[in-house]
Amino acid sequence: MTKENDKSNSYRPDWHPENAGEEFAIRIVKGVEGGHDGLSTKKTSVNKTNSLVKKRPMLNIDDYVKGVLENDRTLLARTITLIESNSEIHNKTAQKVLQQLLPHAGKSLRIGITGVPGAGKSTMIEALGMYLISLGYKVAVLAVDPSSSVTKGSILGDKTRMEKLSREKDCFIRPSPSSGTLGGVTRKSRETMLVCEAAGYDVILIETVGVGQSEITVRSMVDFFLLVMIAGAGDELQGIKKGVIEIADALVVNKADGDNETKAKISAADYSNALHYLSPATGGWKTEAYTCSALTGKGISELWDVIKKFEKIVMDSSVFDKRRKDQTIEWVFNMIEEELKEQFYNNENVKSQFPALKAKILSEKILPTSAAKMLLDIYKGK
Ligand SMILES: Nc1nc2c(ncn2[C@@H]2O[C@H](COP(=O)(O)OP(=O)(O)O)[C@@H](O)[C@H]2O)c(=O)[nH]1
Ligand SMILES: [Mg+2]
Repeated sequence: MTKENDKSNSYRPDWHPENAGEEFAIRIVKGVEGGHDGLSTKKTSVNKTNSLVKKRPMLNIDDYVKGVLENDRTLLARTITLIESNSEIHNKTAQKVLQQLLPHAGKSLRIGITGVPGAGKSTMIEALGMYLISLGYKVAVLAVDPSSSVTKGSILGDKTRMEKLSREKDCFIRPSPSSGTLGGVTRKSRETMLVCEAAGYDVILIETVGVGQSEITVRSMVDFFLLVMIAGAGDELQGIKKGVIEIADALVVNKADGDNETKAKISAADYSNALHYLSPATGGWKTEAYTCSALTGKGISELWDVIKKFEKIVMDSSVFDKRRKDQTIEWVFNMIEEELKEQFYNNENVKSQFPALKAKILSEKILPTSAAKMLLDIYKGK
């Protein structure tokens, strides 16, 4: 262990190889204490003496693959950490592991859940997850939340909101990767989902904050997309744009309990009316608005019935199959775009010449269009 490595202790995953540089550690999601990541409730972060590092041997590809296929939760968590790593060497290992796991993936029902912070997504996942486990399903919960390093709120929310669920042996919860990660959100989230499928989880619930780009990313990963709303707040207040409603397969007005129940029902009816004017997100399916209370559980089993009905309809038609195939192709292009972007912005020549060009653009000495072309030429080595 060098001094340099010690500096990044708090961000260093517990399985890092000896002699790994600092760049390896700081781009990894920081461990969440208390069993939130599907591990036991014992502390998982690395302590100052690095004693955990010594205890944990390096794993080879077969260890990861076998561990995931046997649904060994510790190894599942470590495989996901491997995937989330941005280090070149771990990427290579991760790809090899994935290659062996992919044939075992694809059999789950993938459900995306979006809505503004505070709408009750995590509480709903707790309620729905517990219900699904009672029906005999195995449930994995993932989060795609590129804004988490700014707000922190949703991760903390997940931790307390999903307390019962996180104790269930048939549930695996993985919080969102660090947004310090340069790009790669799409790739990592999808790969994490596939690994969970290979581990035998039947239903994957993916929580994302309904602001920005993340809901588009999640829509492109899931079979069913649920928008969680609350009554009383105007659409603008909820940050709900028409576009989000258009990509949802169901709207659910949450917190339909106590004094709020009537208001929620009226709100759901209003949304259902408005939905008549929009074309549905999924061919052959009618998007509607429902109510539920994630807190009392009322409406949760009905919500699941809606999802099962959807599943049957899209499976019987070619829609399910076609969407998954389209998503695979989209995934490939997303990966290419992310890789190209990363290469461009990390290009040494681009990085060194960008400040001067930027100054010229701002002082109007050069046109933005010319600057873009020049930067691309610099990147291409022209
Ligand atoms: N009354 C009521 N409160 C709820 C309900 N669902 C969630 N909440 C509360 O709303 C707050 C935000 O919930 P959370 O699940 O963290 O929202 P998220 O940010 O969308 O994940 C918490 O205080 C919850 O207890 C519900 O159905 N009824
Ligand atoms: Mg949440």
